[in-house]
This record gives sequence, C-alpha cells and structure tokens, in this order.
Amino acid sequence: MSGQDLQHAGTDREINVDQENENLLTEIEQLCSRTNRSVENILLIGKVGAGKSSLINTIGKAFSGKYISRAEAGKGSSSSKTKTLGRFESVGVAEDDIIDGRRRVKVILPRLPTVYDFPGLEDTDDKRLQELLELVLGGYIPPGKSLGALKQLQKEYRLGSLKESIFTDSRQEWKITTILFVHSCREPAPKKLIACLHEVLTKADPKSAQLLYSGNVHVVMTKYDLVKRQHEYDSENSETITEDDYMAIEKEIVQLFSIDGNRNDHLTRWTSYSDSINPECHNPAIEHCALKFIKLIMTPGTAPDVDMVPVLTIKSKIDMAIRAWYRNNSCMSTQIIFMVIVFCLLPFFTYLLNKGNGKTSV
Ligand SMILES: Nc1nc2c(ncn2[C@@H]2O[C@H](COP(=O)(O)OP(=O)(O)O)[C@@H](O)[C@H]2O)c(=O)[nH]1
Ligand SMILES: [Mg+2]
Repeated sequence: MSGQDLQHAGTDREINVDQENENLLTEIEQLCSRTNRSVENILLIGKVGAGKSSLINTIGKAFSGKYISRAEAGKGSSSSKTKTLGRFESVGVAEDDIIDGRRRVKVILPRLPTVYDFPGLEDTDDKRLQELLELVLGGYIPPGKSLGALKQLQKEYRLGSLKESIFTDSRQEWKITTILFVHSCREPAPKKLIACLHEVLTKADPKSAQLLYSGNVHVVMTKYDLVKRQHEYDSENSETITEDDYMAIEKEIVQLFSIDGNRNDHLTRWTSYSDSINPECHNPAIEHCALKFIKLIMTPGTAPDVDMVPVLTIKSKIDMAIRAWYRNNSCMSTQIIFMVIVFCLLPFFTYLLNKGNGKTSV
C-alpha cells in the first residue's frame, strides 16, 4: 500500500468512527427520554493522578465537541488538585460549551448523568475513609465539601459521629448509582483501597439484610495509550509499559473486583485527552470510548430495584425473644411447666380424694 493509500485508509476509519459516534449519541438520546428514569450519579474513586479529572473533561468533549477544563487535571501525581467533592451536572457540559455541529446535545443536556469527583486517595484502607465513602455513596454529603475539613471533624469527634450526628439526612438525588474505580494502568493494583471499597459495599442493613449501597462498580483502566503497540491514539509520551505488564495488572484488578465472568460490562480500557494527547485535536477513537461508556452506564440493568423490606417484624422479634428466654432458662422453665400442670390438676385430685373419702364413710 502506498503512503497516500495508507493516509486514505486512516481518514476512512476516522469517518467510520465519527459515524459510529453519531449513532451512539442517538442511542444516548433515546436512553435519556426513557420514562421513569432518574439521572444517574457516577462517583469517581481512585488514587491521586489516576486520571479522574482528565476523564471528566474527555467525556465532556465527547458530548460538546470542545475540550473545557472543568475538572482541574494536574501534571504529575504527587498531590491531588481536587480537594473537595466535585459535582459535575450533565457530565460537566454547559450549554455554551456545545459547538454548532452538536446542537442536538443541548436538548438532552439536563438528562445526562451527574459525575462526582472524590478527591484523590492513597492506597489505604481505614475506618475513617470507609465512613466518608459511606456518606458519599448514601447521598449524605452535599457537594463542594472539603475532604480535609471532614477529616478534621473525624479527628476532633469520635469515629462515626459524622454519620450519626452531623450528616444524618440523605438526599435521593445525591445517591450514587455507579462507582467508577479509576486506575492508571502504569500503577500496581491498589489492593488496600479496593479492600476498603469492598468493605463498604458489603455492608448490609441489619433490619432488611439488604446491602446498604447498591451502586454498580465499573473499573476504568486509564492511560491505555501508554501500553506499547497501541498505535490507535498516537501518544507521544515515552512512559510506556509493555502489553504483558498491562495484562498482569488488569488481571489482578479483575480478580480483586471479582469481575472475571463479565469483564466487558465492568471494565473499560481508557485513554483521555491529556498532556500527551492534545485536547485541541479531534480524536474520534477517544470520544467513541467515552460515548460507549456513558451509554453502558445509562442502560438499565437486568436486576430490578428491590425495596428495603424489613425481615425483622414485631412478631418475629417476640418469637425470637421467647425462644432466647427458653434457651437460657430451659431447666427453670421445665420446673415452671411442671408446677403449672400440677397447679391445674390440683382441684381434680382434691375432688377425687373427697369423693373417695365420702364412699368409705357410707
Ligand atoms: N498519557 C495519558 N496521560 C493521562 C491520561 N489521563 C490523565 N493523564 C495525565 O495524568 C496526570 C494526572 O491526571 P488527572 O486527571 O489530574 O488525575 P486525577 O488526580 O485522578 O484527577 C495528568 O498529567 C494527565 O495529563 C491518559 O489517558 N493518558
Ligand atoms: Mg483530579
């Protein structure tokens, strides 16, 4: 194939992907107009520098056609630029961001998912972080709250007081429906952080025996452009990793999240517009991945919403109390039952005795 032919082949592929992206937008429009649908709340969790802010901005461009740095993405990975619980309505797109060719997006804008950006974490698993995650997942913490200030409150008062005394009211519209675990494929699996999330997600309501936080978990492996032999995204970054290294990290993450069976529905290999990939250039492949992901998140699951029906009723509580009492006092209760029987039969024996006495006297 000559150089010119190759160029044409590349352009044709881009046109195809652009067409596929238009189709995806149509499908997302249809998902937006579903009746009885409430807007999805997606929470991003991951280590500092995992690429959360870049991911939000990339999704924004996939819809608006223009890259706007709504979520502040940072260079390097030592400290998080995001200090507060960020809230990005309509995947961070404002009406003014939308370019002329994407006017159709204006109509669905208020119906697009809301993205929450949790400040970057370290690979830790502690009770304080669990409490914060529980509050965010349950819709207890208003957006914009500083994570540092909340941690300070946890230090001043005892662990659990944020949940029990300070943030006691949950708002339905803040409840998280999808947890997006964002992980840079150049980093080893953050085992402790995953364990921390697992601990929170397996907490159950003692009254109904149902899980407290029902959000779906999805893993995004970011910086996929840094995996060698991924020509698709034309990354100029030299910090690449081998495909074998990538596969080893992905395998470990898949195992930690127990998503081996349905990996395609729960894991996305992702590339964002970033320092390495100029956000001013149009890259249909990057936007395709972002649109496909949003479509997946908005597609209703097969599992029906289950009401929190209490398994502990007054009847069952009385029943259990009687049984417990009987277990603890089984010896004493046998004696009591014996005495009750004797007590009931006493008039009968007295009658028999009197009758017998009367007969002998005659
Ligand atoms: N090569 C590449 N770099 C990325 C990608 N996503 C983010 N980055 C870079 O990683 C760094 C941290 O990104 P940021 O979005 O601020 O991470 P956050 O701390 O999780 O919000 C920045 O320098 C980004 O340019 C990606 O998909 N590919
Ligand atoms: Mg950030």
